Amino acid sequence: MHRISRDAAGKPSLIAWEGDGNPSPIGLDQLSEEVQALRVRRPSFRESWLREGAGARRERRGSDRFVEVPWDEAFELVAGELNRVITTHGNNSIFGGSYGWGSAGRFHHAQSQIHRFLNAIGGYVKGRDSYSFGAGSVIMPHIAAPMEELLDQHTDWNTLAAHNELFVAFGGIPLRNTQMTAGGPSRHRVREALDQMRARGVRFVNISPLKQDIDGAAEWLPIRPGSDVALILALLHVLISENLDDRKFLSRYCVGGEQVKRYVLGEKDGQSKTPEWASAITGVPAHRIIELARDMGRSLTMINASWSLQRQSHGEQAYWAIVTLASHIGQIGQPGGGFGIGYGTLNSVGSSELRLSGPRLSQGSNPVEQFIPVARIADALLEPGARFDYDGGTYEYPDIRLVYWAGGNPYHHHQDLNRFISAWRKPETIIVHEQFWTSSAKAADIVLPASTTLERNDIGFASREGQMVAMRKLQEPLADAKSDFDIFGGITRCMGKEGEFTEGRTAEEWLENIYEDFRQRNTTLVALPGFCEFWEAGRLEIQTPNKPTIMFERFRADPERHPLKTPSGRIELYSERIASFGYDDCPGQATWLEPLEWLGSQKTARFPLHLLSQEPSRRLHSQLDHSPHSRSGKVMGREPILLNPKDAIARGIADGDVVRVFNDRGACLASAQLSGDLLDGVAIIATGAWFDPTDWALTNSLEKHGNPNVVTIDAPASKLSQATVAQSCLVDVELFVGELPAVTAFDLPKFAAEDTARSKSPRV
Ligand SMILES: Nc1nc2c(c(=O)[nH]1)N[C@H]1C(S)=C(S)[C@@H](COP(=O)(O)OP(=O)(O)OC[C@H]3O[C@@H](n4cnc5c(=O)[nH]c(N)nc54)[C@H](O)[C@@H]3O)O[C@H]1N2
Ligand SMILES: Nc1nc2c(c(=O)[nH]1)N[C@H]1C(S)=C(S)[C@@H](COP(=O)(O)OP(=O)(O)OC[C@H]3O[C@@H](n4cnc5c(=O)[nH]c(N)nc54)[C@H](O)[C@@H]3O)O[C@H]1N2
Ligand SMILES: [Mo]
Repeated sequence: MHRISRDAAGKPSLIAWEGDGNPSPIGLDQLSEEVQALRVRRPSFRESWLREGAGARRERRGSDRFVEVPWDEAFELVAGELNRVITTHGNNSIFGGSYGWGSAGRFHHAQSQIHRFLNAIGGYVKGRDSYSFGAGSVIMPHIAAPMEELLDQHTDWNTLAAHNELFVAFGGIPLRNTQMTAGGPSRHRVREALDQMRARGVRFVNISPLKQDIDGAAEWLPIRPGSDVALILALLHVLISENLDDRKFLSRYCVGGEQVKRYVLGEKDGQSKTPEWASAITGVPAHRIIELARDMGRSLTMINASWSLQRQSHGEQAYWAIVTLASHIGQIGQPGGGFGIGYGTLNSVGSSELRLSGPRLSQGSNPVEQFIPVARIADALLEPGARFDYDGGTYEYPDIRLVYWAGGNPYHHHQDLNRFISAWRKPETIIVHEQFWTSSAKAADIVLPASTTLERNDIGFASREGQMVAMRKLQEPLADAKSDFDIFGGITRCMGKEGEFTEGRTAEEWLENIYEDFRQRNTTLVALPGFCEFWEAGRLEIQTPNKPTIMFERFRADPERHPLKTPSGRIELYSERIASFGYDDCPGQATWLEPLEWLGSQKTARFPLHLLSQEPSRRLHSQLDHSPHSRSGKVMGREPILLNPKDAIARGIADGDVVRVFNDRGACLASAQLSGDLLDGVAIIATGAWFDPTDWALTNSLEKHGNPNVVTIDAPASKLSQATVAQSCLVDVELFVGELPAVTAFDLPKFAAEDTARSKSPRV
């Protein structure tokens, strides 16, 4: 969280808030020239769309010129196009899933604004689940509890420091990721929490291809990506065969223990899941698997999995296996043990601050029932009418004619971007609200300029962060930028729906309204002052009752009175319901299923390196990639690719060389960075380098900046969740020879002179 400071001449700059002992530098250079230079300044229309009509020359998306148009005309054009599409094709031809993070601030939260707007005009096709934990959010309610409920009740760090002895972290606890919380973190607590645990003698084991996934002292067990389920099955094999499993816990709190045992011992498929079996799959030596299992069976053990473990082919199985393992150890519901599925993903996970549902703008209700699993956007656009499985049901993809996005960047977040370019050509019209000329903005038909958090008043709040902040506007919006609220207000006015959208309130009146609503909803939990007093104070501490949080504490104390919401009320190590779906890619219990791509697959003959694309340390996804802080992490302007020296030397690659990263789906350039702290055979490119194809007109051109999503697979984790599998990806890397193409990701698009465009335009 930042604060505004002014120099003697009154010039503002952003500094970290003093109350934070470990502040994040991301975001402090939002006022820099580099950032401001890429602002969208005026409503901008793709020239061919404006001159020739909706749907014209869609292959020019990304390279066409833009024409800037005054707001009154822009509102009319957008309203007219929405009316056309709704009248001709119905509201279920509008995709408003509009996935993404957007800025901090509860009122100007772009996702709430766009969904409220689309509901006000009759509804839209939504996207379900998330890229973050799509597989987890579909499987966890079947076996334990909904993902959000679990994340909210992670045993807090203080309790862990007091009780935990052994912390086994699959995917580590990377501090770089705990810079964030959706809504905005306040005090960055995780570094201190880990220090405190170490001071109390807690042992950390980092099971990950990357040593730095735990900063500071930890044992490192390098593992092949995507193979964790095999390792966990072998740990279970040791626990079961050495009688270290807690049978009482299994019979009182779980269903399916017998099925697990039969599978682990090889009675179901003839393959005993021994440490030797797992060692061949995972690369972890058998003796270390045996030692770890014994340590886990004899210590107060917390088992944690990062979200990356399920952002994979068959990602559901990893989470099911984690819960199965923790159930066999039998410490779920106790203060020092159990499982976590998110320590080290966000600052808020493991917080002991109060859980409160924050101020929010109602989104209204959506009369359109059709949805898509969020990561299936390209399938939906490419194959309207095709049927898909999802969580036990069968559904049909809608026929999308118009895509509306605010607060997300699909050319950042989606997989197999070359395929996505083809999908993006299907809709007749694409409307984007953006602050910056990102790749998604450049590839839209209509780009409406959004103001930034520094240009509007808002309320900063995130559950379990212990604070509420009056985010006071620093300056007027740049050029013609407007808040998403004012943009939607203008469009609804032209459509005769303004009342439905604004309910007659201004943005400032809404702030007070959502604050007072929040205050009243939570009076029993916390005493808060009236809105004016809050706004005057600038920052409220939301007092913590200092009560430890222990996941599943009540369930453990009395499972009959406090059953889980699963069909049996218990932890389901075997799920009759999932088994009844009959999915070959998601059977009824945690099962080792080979990922589509991994180091054990035959495809390694052509593409021998496993590429991981983790969260970036210097930005939030693609946000502020153009900032000096993010750019200083690049090498010669390109995103680094981390390689083990063995893999680099074998390919004649030295530190700092520009390399071509490729597979059958595409290729990108990146700068080699060598590190022995990465398992050989694995490569890493952080996500978020702005997509920068050599030629937008092609669907296989070289990406110049280091965006890993040109090579990732766009396939579902399984029929159960249809979630993204960004982490299951094989590539090869070679030294780039030839003339290096310049990075153009941070160039503005081309603009047509306004008069020429308009004089020829039949529409204006
Ligand atoms: N290969 C690979 N791909 C991944 C992942 C991975 O691990 N590997 N991770 C996935 C995950 S977990 C996620 S969550 C996604 C993230 O994907 P996104 O959430 O789409 O990424 P962001 O870069 O945060 O995009 C937010 C956009 O909103 C804009 N914005 C910010 N504030 C406002 C506002 O107030 N109004 C408007 N109109 N716009 C605003 C920003 O400028 C930015 O372009 O990426 C996914 N993609
Ligand atoms: N600074 C910063 N922080 C962020 C974000 C950001 O953009 N920037 N994004 C936020 C968001 S939206 C999300 S969803 C979370 C994501 O949180 P996560 O999904 O947990 O984060 P990742 O960085 O993708 O993965 C963590 C680590 O898992 C390891 N790993 C990858 N695959 C495997 C595997 O198969 N097995 C094992 N054992 N380890 C593996 C990688 O080495 C990686 O460093 O992060 C949040 N935090
Ligand atoms: Mo995410």
